[in-house]
Amino acid sequence: MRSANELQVTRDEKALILAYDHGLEHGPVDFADVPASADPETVFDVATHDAVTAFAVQKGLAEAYYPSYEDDVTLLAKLNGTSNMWRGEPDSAVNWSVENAADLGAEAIGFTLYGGSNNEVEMAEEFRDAQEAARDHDMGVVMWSYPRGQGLKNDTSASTIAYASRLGLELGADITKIKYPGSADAMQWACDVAGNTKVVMSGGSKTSDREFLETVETAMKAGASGLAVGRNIFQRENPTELLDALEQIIFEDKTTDEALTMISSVKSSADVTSH
Ligand code: FBP
Repeated sequence: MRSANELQVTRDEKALILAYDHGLEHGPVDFADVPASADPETVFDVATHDAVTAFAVQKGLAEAYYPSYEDDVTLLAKLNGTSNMWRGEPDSAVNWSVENAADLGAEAIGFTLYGGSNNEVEMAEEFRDAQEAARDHDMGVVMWSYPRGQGLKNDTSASTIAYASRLGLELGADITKIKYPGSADAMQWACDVAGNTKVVMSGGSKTSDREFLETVETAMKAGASGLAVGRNIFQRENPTELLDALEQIIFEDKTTDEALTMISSVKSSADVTSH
């Protein structure tokens, strides 16, 4: 396995991946609350924040927009993905080849595996091909490890999420993205069984600043190496502010209270300056 220092998508061995594949995975409904977020340029601009170690998008957005951002954004090529209109057993089309992603300048690939789906075997074989091609191109490998489908009763139980985390190690990911299993102990179990693989927490649907930051803080203390987040950033009117706070928690080991105090003091000094 590549050492964490060699991974271009980490900083100080930690990762804050901004995910923006929701136009494919969920559809434009995810942009309804903040209509500007439907414009990829808006979110590419957010991805230039110092805290963001990689920006995960599908091929279409990378082709159309990444050339204008290549100096300021680290590209993570999300190779597979499926629309929310698909009604079959969980599966994910491979929309992008590793070679093409490498040509576009991607530093890492991202790949979803739905363990427990009737399509798990084919998805694991597709992951193998992508993982080996990524190694040939010296690219990092991030697995979105999301157990779901007929084999699963509860896709966020402690044992399921620990299994999801372990699958990343077993199949050769550098970073495995898992859903938060609901408690510090369950998160710690998932991190403990991941070996050298880094575990990052998936953001999930939008919550309050405090609730979200506290969950991230708990995950970090339980052994996570960071976060891969979408809606909790781009569904906010001021995504930069939350990224400032996340930077404190993920890279500076600060608490939620410290991070929130920092944001509010920056805000009030900006208010004073503008008066
Ligand atoms: P969020 O933080 O918005 O959940 O984004 C992370 C992500 O993994 C995206 O990459 C993906 O589009 C979405 O979640 C998938 O969510 P779900 O599996 O719940 O449909």
